[in-house]
Amino acid sequence: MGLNLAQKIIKAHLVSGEMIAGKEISIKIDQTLTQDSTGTMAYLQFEAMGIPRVKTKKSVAYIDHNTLQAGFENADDHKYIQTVAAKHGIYFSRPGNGICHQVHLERFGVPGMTLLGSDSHTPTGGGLGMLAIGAGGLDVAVAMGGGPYYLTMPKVCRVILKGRLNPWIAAKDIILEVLRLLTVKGGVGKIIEYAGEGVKTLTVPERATITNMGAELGATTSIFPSDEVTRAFLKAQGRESDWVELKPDDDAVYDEEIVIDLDKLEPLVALPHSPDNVVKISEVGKIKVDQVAIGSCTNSSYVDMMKVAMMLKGKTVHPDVSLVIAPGSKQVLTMLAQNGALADMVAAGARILESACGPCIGMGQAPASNAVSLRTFNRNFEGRSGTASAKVYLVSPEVAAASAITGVLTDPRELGEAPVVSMPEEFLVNDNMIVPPAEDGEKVEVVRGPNIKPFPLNSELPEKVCGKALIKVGDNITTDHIMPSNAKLLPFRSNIPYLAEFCLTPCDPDFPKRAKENGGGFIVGGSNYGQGSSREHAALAPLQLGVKGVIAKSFARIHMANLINSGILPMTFVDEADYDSIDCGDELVIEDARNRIKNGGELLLRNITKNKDIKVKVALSERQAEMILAGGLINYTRRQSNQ
Ligand code: MIC
Ligand code: SF4
Repeated sequence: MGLNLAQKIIKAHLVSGEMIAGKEISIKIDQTLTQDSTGTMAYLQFEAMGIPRVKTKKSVAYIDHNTLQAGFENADDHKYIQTVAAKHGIYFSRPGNGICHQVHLERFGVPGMTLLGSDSHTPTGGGLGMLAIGAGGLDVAVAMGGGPYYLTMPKVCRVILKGRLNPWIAAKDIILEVLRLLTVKGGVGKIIEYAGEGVKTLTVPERATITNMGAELGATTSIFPSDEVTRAFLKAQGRESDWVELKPDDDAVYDEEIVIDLDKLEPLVALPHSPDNVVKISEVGKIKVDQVAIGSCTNSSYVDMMKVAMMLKGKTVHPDVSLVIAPGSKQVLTMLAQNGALADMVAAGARILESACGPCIGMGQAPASNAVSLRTFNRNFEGRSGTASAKVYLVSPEVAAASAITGVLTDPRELGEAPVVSMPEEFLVNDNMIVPPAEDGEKVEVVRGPNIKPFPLNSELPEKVCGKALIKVGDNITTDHIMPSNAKLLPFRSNIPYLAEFCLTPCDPDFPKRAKENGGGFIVGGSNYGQGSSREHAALAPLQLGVKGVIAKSFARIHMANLINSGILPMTFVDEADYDSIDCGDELVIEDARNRIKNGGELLLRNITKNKDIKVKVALSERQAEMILAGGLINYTRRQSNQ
C-alpha cells in the first residue's frame, strides 16, 4: 500500500510508535522556530534543561509579536531572547525583520523537513512541503534539546483542487471554503494534504496562505507537494539547493477526501466571530466598513502586497475608513519600497505598519467601538482586535483593498480588470537582520529583565482530586478567552502571576478571584475547548490559580498537550449530556485518581452538590499518564533523569 505525502515525511522521521491513526508516535524534529510572545517561556524552559547548544539542524528565534514597546518589558524580553539565542546556537531574527512564518518560508523552510514552532500557525511551512507543526513552548524546548516530538498519529484528509481560480478570487477564498466545509473542529486529529491539478496553479505564498489557516480547522498540520513551483520559489530566494521533489505514492491511501472546484469559487468572507462562519460576499451586502487591515502571517507576501498596491494606485482610501498595511517581512517591504509600490500605498492614504503581527494580536490599531473591521488575517475571535464590541470580518487582500476604497464591503469583481502580478524570478535577499549564534556560547551572558518571573510548577497528582467547578463555559472557547492577549497583556508573557489575574476574564471577570478564594478547582467546558493559539500561558495561568482539571466535551490538540505538560487533568464526558449536570459552584471530587489513571481507566467524577456520579475519560498515552502523575512534563523529565 502506497504512502501519502504526510505519511512519507512522518515515516522518515519516526522515532517511536506505529503509524496508525489515533496512536501516539514521536518524530525527530529538524528545525524549530519560536516567536517572542511564546519564546521567553520556551527559552526559560530550555535553560532549565541545562543543554548548552541546540541539537536541531536549525533553530530560529523571531521577534515579531511584542513589538509595541510601551514600557520596558518587551524590549527587555527581546534582549533576553537575543542573548539566550546567541548562547545556545539559535539564529535570531531581529525586530523589523518580519513575521516568523513569512520569514521562515522565505529564508529557512526546506521541503521534506520537520519544523516545530511555538506558534499555532507554524503549518505555514506546509506551503513548501514541510511537515510543520505548532506546539507549546515546552515541547519546542524539548525538540531544541534533541528530544522527539510526541503527537497522535493523525488521519490524512486529501483536498483535491480542481481547475484554476478566476480573476479576483484568491488563495484565501480556497481556505475559507475549506473552513466553511469542515468548520473549526473539522481538522482535529487530521493532516490536510492538498492534491489535484489545481495545485500547480498556486504559488508557494498562495499555498502558504492555505496551510497557514489550516490552524483554524484545528488540524495537526496541512501540506502541499514540493514541485516545480516550489523549486522556482526556492530558486528566487537563492536557495534552489534546498529543493527536493516530494509527492504521494500513486496508490496512496487517504482517510477522507474533499474536492474543491477552484473555478466555481467566489469571493468569501468569515463573519464575526469565528473563522468558519463563512459566506459569499454577495450574501452579506454592502455593509459599511470602518477599518481595513492588510497583513499577518496569512496574507502579507510580496504578491499579496503588490496586488493591493496596484489596486490603490491613484485612488484615495475612503474618508470613513482607516487602512493599515503591514508587509510580512523586510524582504517584502524593501521590494515594495524599491519598485514604487510602497509610494502608491502611502499616496492613497494607507497607514504603513512595521513588518510584524501588529493588529492581528491586538498590538495596536484596536478598532473604534462597534466598528466593522475587515482583515486579511486568520482569526476573528471576539475581542481579539483589542475592542470587545468590534466586529471583525476575514477576507482576501483583494476584497480588503476594494472595500478600503469604496468604504463598504465590496466584491472586487465590480472593479473591472484584476491586477496581474507574477512571482519575481529573484527576491531581494539580504539576511542582515538575522544574527547567527555566537561561536562560543559560553562567553555570552544572558540578560534578564525584571519582568521575568519564575513559572509555576505543579506537584504530583494526589489520589483524591477535589474542588469546585469554578466556571462553566460553552463550545469553541479559544485560548484568547482563556489567556487574553493584547497590547496591555502581551508584555507580561514571562510573568505568569500577573497574567493569571486576567485568566478567563472575557468569559467571567471574577474567575481569577473565585479560583484563588477556593484554592483552585475545575473548569467545565464545551466542545473544542482551547482552540486557537499555541500559547501555553492558557495552561500555566490556570495552574497558577490552582486549577486541577478541565472537564470538557472535547479539546483542541495543542491546548490539550499544554494542559498535560502542566499536569492539569484534561477530562472528557463519557456521556456529553452530563455537561448539563454540573453548574458553576458545584463541589466535585475524583477518588482513586492515580490508580485509575495508571490503569488507563475512566475516572468517576462525583458531583457532591448534585449527588451525581459522572463518568469522564482521560485519553492519555502511557507517557502522558506518567506525566500527569508526576505533575507535568518538567517534573516527569526530572524524575526520568534521576532514575
Ligand atoms: C496567535 O495568533 O494567537 C498567536 C499570538 O500567534 C499565538 C501565539 C501566542 O499566543 O503567542 C499562536 O497562534 O500560537
Ligand atoms: Fe502573528 Fe497573527 Fe500570525 Fe499569530 S496569527 S503569528 S499574531 S500574524
